[in-house]
Amino acid sequence: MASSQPNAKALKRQKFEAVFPVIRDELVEHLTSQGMPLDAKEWYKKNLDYNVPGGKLNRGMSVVDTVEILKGRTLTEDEYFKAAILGWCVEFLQAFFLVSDDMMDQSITRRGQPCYYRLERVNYIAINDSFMLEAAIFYLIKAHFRGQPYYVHLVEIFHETTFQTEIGQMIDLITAPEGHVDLSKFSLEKHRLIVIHKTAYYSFYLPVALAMYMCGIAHTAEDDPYALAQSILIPLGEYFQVQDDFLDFAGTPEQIGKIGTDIIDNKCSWCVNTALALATPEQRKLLDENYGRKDAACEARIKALYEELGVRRRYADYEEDSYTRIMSLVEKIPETDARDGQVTLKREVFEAFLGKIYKRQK
Ligand code: DMA
Ligand code: MG
Ligand code: MG
Ligand code: MG
Repeated sequence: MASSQPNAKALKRQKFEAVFPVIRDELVEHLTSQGMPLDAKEWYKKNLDYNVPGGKLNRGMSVVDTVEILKGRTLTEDEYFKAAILGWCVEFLQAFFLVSDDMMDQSITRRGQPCYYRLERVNYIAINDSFMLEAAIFYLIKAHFRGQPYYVHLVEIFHETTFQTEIGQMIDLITAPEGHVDLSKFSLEKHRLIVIHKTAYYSFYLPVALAMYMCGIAHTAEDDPYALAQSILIPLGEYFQVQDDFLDFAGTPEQIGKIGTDIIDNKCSWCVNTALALATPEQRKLLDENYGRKDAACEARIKALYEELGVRRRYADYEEDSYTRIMSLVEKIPETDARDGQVTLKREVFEAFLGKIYKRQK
C-alpha cells in the first residue's frame, strides 16, 4: 500500500498542511471585512498559528483519508479541498478544546511549547481566543458548504459533538476537585463515561461522520451506517484516551510534547483506577495520602507505586485486548460492497484508524 511508505505519508501531510494558510488567511480577511484594525488581525492570526497546526493532525487527516476510502478513488481537486476544510475544522475544534483544557488542567506545555494561556501577553484572553477557534468552524462551513444538501448535517454534528465533549470535560473536572481527594468516587465505569464523552466522539466519530456526510451516505431506521460507525469508533476512542492517560504517566515530555498533570490534578485516570483495583490496604493508604496533591514528592510516590503494581504490564495487556476486541468489531462489517453504485461503509476506514494509534508513543 503506497500510503504506508514514509514518503507518501509525509507528502500526504504536506498536502494537508498546505491548506491551512489558505483557511487562516480567509479567516483573517473576515476580520478585515469587519473593519478590524491591524493589531486585531495580527492577534487572531497568532491565535490560529499558535494553536491550530503543529499537532499530529490525525483527526483532521482522517477526514480526507476516510473520504478517499469511501469513494474508493483519488479525489478531484475540489473534493480534496472540501474534505481538507472539514478536516481542518476538526483540528479547529481540537484547538478550541485544548486551549481551554490546558487552562482548566493548569498544564505547562503542549506540543512541545508553552501552553497558549501561559504566554505573557495572552493569559485570560485565551478564553475568548478559544471561543474564536470554535467560531471559525461555523464560519468556514458556511463559506464552503452552504449550498450542499448535507450542510445542515455538518452544522448539527459539530454542535452536538461539541456539547458531548463539554459534558465529558465537565464530568472529568468535577470528578477531580482540587483539594478534595476522594478516591472512592473513582471507578472504571466512571472513567469510561468521562473518556467516551470528552474524547471519543470528537476524535473518532466526528471525522468519520463528516466524511460519510460528504459522500452522501444516507441513514434510515432499518439501515444506519452512522450508528454502525459509532459502535466501532467509540470503543476506539476509549482505547485512545486510555493511551493518553497511560502516556501522561509513562511518556516523557519530549515524546508526548506535554508534561503530565493527571496525578497532581486528581484525575480519574485509567492509571489510578488500575492501581486502585490492585492495591493492598497499605498501598491504598499511600494512594489516599499522595494522589491529587500539588507536590512533586507526592507525585513521585504515586509513580513509584504504579511501577510497583505493574501498571505498565497491565497497560500492555489492555492494549492487546483492545486491539483484538476492536478488530473483531471491524470484522462484522461486510467485506464487499453490497449495494452497487452506492457509497457504503468499509472496513478499511476503521483499520486505518486502528493502524494509526496502535502502540502509539505520542
Ligand atoms: C482530553 O483530556 C480531552 C479534551 C477534550 C482536550 P486531557 O486533559 O487528558 O488531554 P491532555 O492530556 O491532552 O491535556
Ligand atoms: Mg489536559
Ligand atoms: Mg483535561
Ligand atoms: Mg491527558
